[in-house]
Amino acid sequence: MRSFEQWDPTPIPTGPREGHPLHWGDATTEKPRLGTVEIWRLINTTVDTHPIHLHLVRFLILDRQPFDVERFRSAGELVFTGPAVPAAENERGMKDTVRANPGEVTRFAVRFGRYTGEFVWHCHILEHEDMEMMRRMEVIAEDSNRRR
Ligand SMILES: [Cu+2]
Repeated sequence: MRSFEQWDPTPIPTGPREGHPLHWGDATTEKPRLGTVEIWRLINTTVDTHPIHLHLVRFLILDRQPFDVERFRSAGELVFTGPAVPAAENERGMKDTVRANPGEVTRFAVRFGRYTGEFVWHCHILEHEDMEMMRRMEVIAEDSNRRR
């Protein structure tokens, strides 16, 4: 059973991947440059909340915004259905895990400092990470020409 079929880890600015789920064995798609800040968004089309954990880094949770899940699934279009809600007070400060609620786009700002190389990011629910809700990211050197 795959409860995360529409799991779509997609950082800005690459846009939605039209509902195509990526698994552990797929090529690494997240290749942030060392020393840069990226805003990532987690587009949760599942019916579950997923606590998403990134290794190596800490980040600031920005906001969550509801969207039309069916439209995203059928047409790959991200259409919001309500306003963005800022992170709650108990979520402010540096985090290494963020709650991605169903039917919401969760945004966070993350700085990729200190180390290059491959690291993992995944759902912290054991059954989910065992079912491949886990991806690699590769932090690449500042002077590297390899970008996506
Ligand atoms: Cu999960």
